[in-house]
Amino acid sequence: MTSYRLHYFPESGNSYKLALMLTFCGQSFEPVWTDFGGGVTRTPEWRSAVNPMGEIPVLEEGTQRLTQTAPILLRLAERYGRFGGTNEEERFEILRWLFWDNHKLTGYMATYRYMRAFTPSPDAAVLAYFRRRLDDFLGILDRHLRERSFVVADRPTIADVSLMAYLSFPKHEAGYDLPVSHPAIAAWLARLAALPGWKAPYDLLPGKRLRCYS
Ligand SMILES: N[C@@H](CCC(=O)N[C@@H](CS)C(=O)NCC(=O)O)C(=O)O
Repeated sequence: MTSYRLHYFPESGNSYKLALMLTFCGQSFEPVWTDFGGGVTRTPEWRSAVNPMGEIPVLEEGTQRLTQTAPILLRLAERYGRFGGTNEEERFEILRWLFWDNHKLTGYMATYRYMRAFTPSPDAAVLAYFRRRLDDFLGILDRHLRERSFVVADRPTIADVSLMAYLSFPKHEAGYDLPVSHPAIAAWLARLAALPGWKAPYDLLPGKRLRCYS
């Protein structure tokens, strides 16, 4: 049986992606709380000991240290035979949405939410720019979900796990009231939250929290 250690901080949606996938797959992990707010991931010591890319999450799997949620999700899906694609078309679609999520939805939402909720005086113009981009991305996802129950197939895949992560935190953090602004996304999140084993981010990722200003 593989032993997992997850380097995380509670507000990290990227960490939530891995914690949730491991939980859905019936795997436990040792949580390794990381002082992201205190800047530890920017230190040369942490980078040389844990992740030269300077990012959370890091998943330790036995003696290996894995980073980047998309390939890790693909590996877990393959290993546990859950949430993967069953044919070439589905596998292609999963990759397509994982890339879009990393580049667009998660990339912008993580930065926007962090600045908006967890920094004391964010630049209003920067926030407005990010918000415009996110309105577009959320609109794209909402339109996609009007016609289907899950992102790629008639069942959830790791594309759903990746895309849902940053949309699953309390609404005062990012400031989107999704049932009002994006009802198809809200309905999809409710379907995912009803899956056996699902847990909310702060239930899966405990520990000292960042100060929230929003
Ligand atoms: N593409 C990466 C993104 C990881 C990421 O950006 N993590 C954030 C915390 S949730 C981080 O460590 N950011 C530090 C930085 O951007 O310098 C993944 O999927 O793991």
